[in-house]
Amino acid sequence: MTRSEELFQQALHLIPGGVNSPVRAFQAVGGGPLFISRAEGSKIYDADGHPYIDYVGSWGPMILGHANHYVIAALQKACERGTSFGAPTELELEMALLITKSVPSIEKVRMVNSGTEATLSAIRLARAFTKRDKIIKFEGCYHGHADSFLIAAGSGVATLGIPDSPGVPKAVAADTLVAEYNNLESVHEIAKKFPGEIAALIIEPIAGNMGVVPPVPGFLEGLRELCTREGIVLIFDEVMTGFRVALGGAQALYGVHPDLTTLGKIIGGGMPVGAYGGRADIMSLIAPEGPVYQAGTLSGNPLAMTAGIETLKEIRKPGFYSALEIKSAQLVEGMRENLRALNLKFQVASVGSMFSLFFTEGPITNWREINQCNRALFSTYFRAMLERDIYLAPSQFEAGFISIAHTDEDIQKTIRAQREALVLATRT
Ligand code: KE4
Repeated sequence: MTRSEELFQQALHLIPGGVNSPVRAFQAVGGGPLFISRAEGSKIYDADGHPYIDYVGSWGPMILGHANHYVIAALQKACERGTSFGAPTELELEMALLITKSVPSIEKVRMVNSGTEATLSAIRLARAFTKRDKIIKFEGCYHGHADSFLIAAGSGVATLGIPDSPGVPKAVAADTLVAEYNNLESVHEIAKKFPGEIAALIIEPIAGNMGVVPPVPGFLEGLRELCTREGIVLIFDEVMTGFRVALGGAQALYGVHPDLTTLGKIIGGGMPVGAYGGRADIMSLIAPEGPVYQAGTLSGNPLAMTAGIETLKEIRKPGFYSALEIKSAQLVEGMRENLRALNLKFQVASVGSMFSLFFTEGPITNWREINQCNRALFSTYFRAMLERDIYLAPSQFEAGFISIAHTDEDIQKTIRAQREALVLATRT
């Protein structure tokens, strides 16, 4: 029995499903999860000390790779100054400056402790600003686990096949309207049905929680036009794409500016963090400036700010994204070459350093199509990759992430392993 198996057996008695977040449990791919003892650069090490090339990157934050020495050195110093004060610090101002400088649509920003806190706060704010109750989300998009979002959600909800989570009051669910990703007509229909009742439309501008699904040309622009015309607050949930696909996120890549943006993951450099921000006229409603209440004991925590600031400083250096793009293109091209060489019609989708291999030959533009993926094939492939020391997200409906710490050797090893894993998965 491996150390991970031993630990998992014990954890099952004390922690629901043995994990502190469902998608980590490997339930969709069988067997138990690896327990990780440490990580450095592109590698993670399981409880037996076995190394893996890591493409989960803690689900996105580790764009510099694990245990980046700038981040660790700064954190060590910050710890000696105390871990939390519950009072404003200069670090929070520095973080606010970095975010507003990098993402022009964000005029004011509030720090919170997770992506979920960011999105639920943004929705509350949009409802207060418009004095309306309904929101539009998209099938397959995941915005964290607040009640309003656990309807037709992606990520772990899709992975575990939980259509809509029990415990969400019917009245709350009734205010969440679901449209189809990349289908502008489906949004127009909802807007026509509920004129003057929709407070916000929240979307992952590049979906990452059904696997990577980019917006089709004109889709984001169409949403911007509709929201402006209908007085709906357009919220880009960039918890995953923020600082990942470009310094200014997906909104910079596609040139479409939302009214509010939610952030997380990378801005915390691996420490607990979230943020929401946008138009000053909307953000000024947030307490104590305005009446919309939102608070948090550890919001803007000095350790999370320190790790986030060091991470953002690194990625703001000239040439960072072009270097990351080169690595990403190498991996994605190698994966596509494998599919061609094996005459397989599966598809690799990618934007910047986010990628997914979809086990379907059909279109991959929305959840209904993605849901056609062959989950059994994915599981065999996942296991074969793990046996070759490549650690992928244990779900067909998650994105893979490349870091600046991934080396040519890592990428070549991954491409070789993938070819063997594809042969195994499709020949058995
Ligand atoms: P957190 O509350 O997990 O920090 O963020 C929620 C969230 C919000 N918006 C988007 C676009 C997100 O991707 C997430 C969280 N992503 C998942 C993985 N796809 C986190 C992993 C997990 O749930 O364990």
